[in-house]
Amino acid sequence: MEKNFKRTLVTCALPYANGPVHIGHLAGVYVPADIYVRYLRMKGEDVLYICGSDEHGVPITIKARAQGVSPQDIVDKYHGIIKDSFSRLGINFDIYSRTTSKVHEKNASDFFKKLYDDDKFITKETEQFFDPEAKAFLADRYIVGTCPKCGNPNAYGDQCEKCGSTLSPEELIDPKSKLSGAAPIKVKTKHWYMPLNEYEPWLRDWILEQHKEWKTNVYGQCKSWLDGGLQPRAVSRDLDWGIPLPIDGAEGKVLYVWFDAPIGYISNTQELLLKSWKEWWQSQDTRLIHFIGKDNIVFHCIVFPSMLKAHGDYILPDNVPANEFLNLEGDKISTSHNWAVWLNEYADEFPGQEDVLRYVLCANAPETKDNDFTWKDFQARNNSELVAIFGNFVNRAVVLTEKYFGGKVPPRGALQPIDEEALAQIPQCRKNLEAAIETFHFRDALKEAMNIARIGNKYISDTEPWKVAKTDMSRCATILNVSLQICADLALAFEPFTPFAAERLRNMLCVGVKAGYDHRAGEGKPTVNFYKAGEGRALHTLPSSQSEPQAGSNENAFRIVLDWEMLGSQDLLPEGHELGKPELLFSKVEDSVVEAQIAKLNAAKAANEEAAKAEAANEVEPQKAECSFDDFQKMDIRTATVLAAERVPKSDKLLKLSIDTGIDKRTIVSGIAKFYAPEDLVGKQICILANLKPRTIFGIESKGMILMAQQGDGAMRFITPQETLHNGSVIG
Ligand code: B3M
Ligand code: ZN
Repeated sequence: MEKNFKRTLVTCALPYANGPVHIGHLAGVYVPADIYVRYLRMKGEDVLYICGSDEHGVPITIKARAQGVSPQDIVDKYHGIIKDSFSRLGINFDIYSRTTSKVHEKNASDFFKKLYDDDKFITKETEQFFDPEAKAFLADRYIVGTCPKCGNPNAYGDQCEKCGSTLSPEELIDPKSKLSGAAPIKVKTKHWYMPLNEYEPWLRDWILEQHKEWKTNVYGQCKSWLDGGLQPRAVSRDLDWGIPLPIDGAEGKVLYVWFDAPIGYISNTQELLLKSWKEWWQSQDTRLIHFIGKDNIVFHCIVFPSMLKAHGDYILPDNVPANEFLNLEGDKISTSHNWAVWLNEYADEFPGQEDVLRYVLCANAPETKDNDFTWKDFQARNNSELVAIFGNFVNRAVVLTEKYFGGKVPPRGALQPIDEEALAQIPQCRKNLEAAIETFHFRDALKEAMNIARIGNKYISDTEPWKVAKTDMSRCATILNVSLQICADLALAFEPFTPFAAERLRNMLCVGVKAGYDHRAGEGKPTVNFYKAGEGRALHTLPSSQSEPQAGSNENAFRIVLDWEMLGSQDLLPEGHELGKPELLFSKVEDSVVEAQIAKLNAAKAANEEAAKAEAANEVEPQKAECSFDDFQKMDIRTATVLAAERVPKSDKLLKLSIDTGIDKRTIVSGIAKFYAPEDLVGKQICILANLKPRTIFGIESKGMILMAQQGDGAMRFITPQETLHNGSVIG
């Protein structure tokens, strides 16, 4: 069902403001969205690009409590860091606002109120855990106790992080409130629910019938949710951080974070465009696209559309291109384990190489399945693709033009077949690139852009203008003219993917580019941006009614303005056009740089293992089942002394001990070689279970057992009486 839209509204998942953004977020959501937006803008389409911080939710309150600060302090800090790191990576939303804004509070409240007034909710009274000392209801995360599956004493009410089981607070053994340590009790509470079950038939038709074009991972997840049957979902919570329910009889209740957050897309649009926001959200001429990660699919494809449908005034998403997850060096990215490459740190440590990360994350994006980021791959893609192909080609073309033609585009004579072949391939690359981006296949699109560089690089290697220059200057001129046209193609083709390099390239070619509408200026002023040559990223903006820069308005900067439509046209740069200064487009990433990054990750891993060990050492096994006094009496436990000890050949665990039990001298084989060297034991008094049925271990008859105390992390120590006693003294 192809429809004609007048404008495209692109939203990116609102990152939680409880930590910086990492490469997983970037690869999954923001790099693809940014490519898409830049591309559509170059094509002249009107695009609005919306994002912001998601500042509510329980994890933010937990982090605040752990640090002894307020939730507002936490979100203020991370909102600033996240906003800054996006712009450092060239991701320039029209607005990056936040869900603690006044506009959003009002908008989300109004949204709820309308659904409430229109009777779109149902209410239910349920029993929820309550802390009788702190006098507060407890979110699942606020209840800790022992995991029934693995015995971890610090499992949360929703999940055990040790064994990964999903839990409910009811399943925890000995549950305690994180607020006061008190045992939670159950108290009745009332909540408002979206009856998603009522939307199921409509959702089935809208998604499964009308949006068969959605990516298979997205469509598949929706189908399995729908096939599993939808249940009513609570949209309120008993919490003191969030947007208060705007109705009577709901004191102490706030909107559930997943109810308010997606409404944030609308609020942020309102904040930017006070009057014209409705065109973007309430007109069938607008195409709405949500870029998200796979864990957000159900909220954007099922819950939020049901809310929009219930409200009635809004359009629905036309597509929800969700990516899968990115792993890091073979392991799942984890914020709590610091197993991540943080954007703010990358921007600090790789100034001038922002594009390399954008390039690698797109080339390796987890579009259809989870994928892995490694620093070695980062280095290889930079050195053997960006530097060796794209950068090398441009450098040769521009430097040779400077050398032989004083930096001016030389005249083009008659084209030979080799020239024609090279130039003829580019329109096909452009076509493939466009088709790929428009269907959200960004990896394939990037490959096509890179193919243009490959074509150029091969062309200049095959034609060898540096050799031709010795004998035939006019042929050399033609070769360099053709090469420079391909350079200009690259300045266009790479703008969506590597905007900083595209800018450097434009500066070298001394051209501007028509980069399309931009709404950052806010209300009433959609502007067309022309990125000028030679002046950094300064924008020359024009009211959209004025489609071309005025001649003479800005002399050289606009002598040539590239436009997407010129890509592949062969005549991007006229003869005699003066180029700017050659500079390197990309620089090599040295081994030492990636080694330092790997060492940084390994240090994080070592610190985690250390912390996990310390935690494990603290763990205590739950008490065993009851035994009777008679059971205990059956065990003959006594003091004894080690007379001799030696390793059991071929075993790294076992020691063979000769023991004086006071009754006799005997042999006991014990699995303590990891904890004691034989010489540590000789002469020591220990405790043994004397009447354990003899067993043959590694061919040695063992009569009895050495009593050992074992810690949670596996460490073992033998038990010694406080003062030396006669061997054979009975313990009981
Ligand atoms: N805050 C992002 C996440 O799950 C979540 C997205 C909200 S989009 C409305 O990491
Ligand atoms: Zn567990």
